[in-house]
Amino acid sequence: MQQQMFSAMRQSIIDGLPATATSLAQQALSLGIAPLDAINHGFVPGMEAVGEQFAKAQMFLPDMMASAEAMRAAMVVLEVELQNQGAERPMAGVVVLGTTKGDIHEIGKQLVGTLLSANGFRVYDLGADVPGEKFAAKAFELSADIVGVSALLTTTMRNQKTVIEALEKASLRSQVKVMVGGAPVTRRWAEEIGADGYAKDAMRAVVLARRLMEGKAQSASAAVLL
Ligand code: B1M
Repeated sequence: MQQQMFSAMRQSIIDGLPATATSLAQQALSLGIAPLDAINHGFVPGMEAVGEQFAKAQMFLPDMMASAEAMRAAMVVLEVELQNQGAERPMAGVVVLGTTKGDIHEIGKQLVGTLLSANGFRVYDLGADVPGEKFAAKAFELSADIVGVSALLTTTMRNQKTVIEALEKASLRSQVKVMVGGAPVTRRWAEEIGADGYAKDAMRAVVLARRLMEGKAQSASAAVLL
């Protein structure tokens, strides 16, 4: 039964059917399927299939846009449930999140934001196509602990570095941890550009954010001891 649901979810994304995706997300919740399972085993595999078909020119931009709409429709339903699950948690840290300049991919970044919120982080999502200076200005305004930068294109992942440079220019780099992610991003790339951490997916982003907060607390107490 669960497998059939996952398979129908995957297909609703491939076919780009928002109403079907919404209905399947609602059904999944009423059947007691965990929202993250629906996302990771149902809807995300649909997006992966879309990406593969697009790369082989078996699918075109309008189809990919319809698939993205279907994914968003499912996420609207599932994100509410994810938020509810994390409602009562203590504040874990302040995160400024966004997708790099030149890049309009938002779905994965939004999932990262939702899971961070559900796990007690206060998340300010700047959206997509965000220049480095805007990350730095918001990080300053909110005294952010972490800046999270997503990139889905091999061309725009370079702009993750410009966010770090903007934080340096604003003299904020020592106070703010930077985490990066997105499909083309690797641990090696994160190291190369001087980010503090890389997460492959949204769950790992939560684990990483917690680790970065521990690191911040340790360096703060070290500073006090000195
Ligand atoms: Co585009 N696109 N797209 N696209 N798109 C990709 C990324 C692509 C791989 C497809 C392909 O060719 N196979 C390809 C990039 C190739 C490359 O650079 N090597 C591509 C291309 C080429 C393009 C255009 C250039 C197409 C064109 O115009 N000819 C164009 C670019 C526009 C631009 O940004 N300037 C374009 C446009 C679009 C749409 C607008 C149609 C739509 C985006 C809609 C939206 O987001 N509002 C779209 C989509 C949907 C995709 C695919 C199919 C799916 C992306 C997605 O949402 N995945 C994608 C193929 C693919 O990735 N398989 C593709 C689901 C999501 C849950 O996963 O985003 O990977 P993901 O996020 C994950 C992790 O990466 C990680 O956690 C998330 C959840 O687990 N993660 C982080 C993400 N951010 C993180 C941040 C963190 C930590 C973890 O810390 C801060």
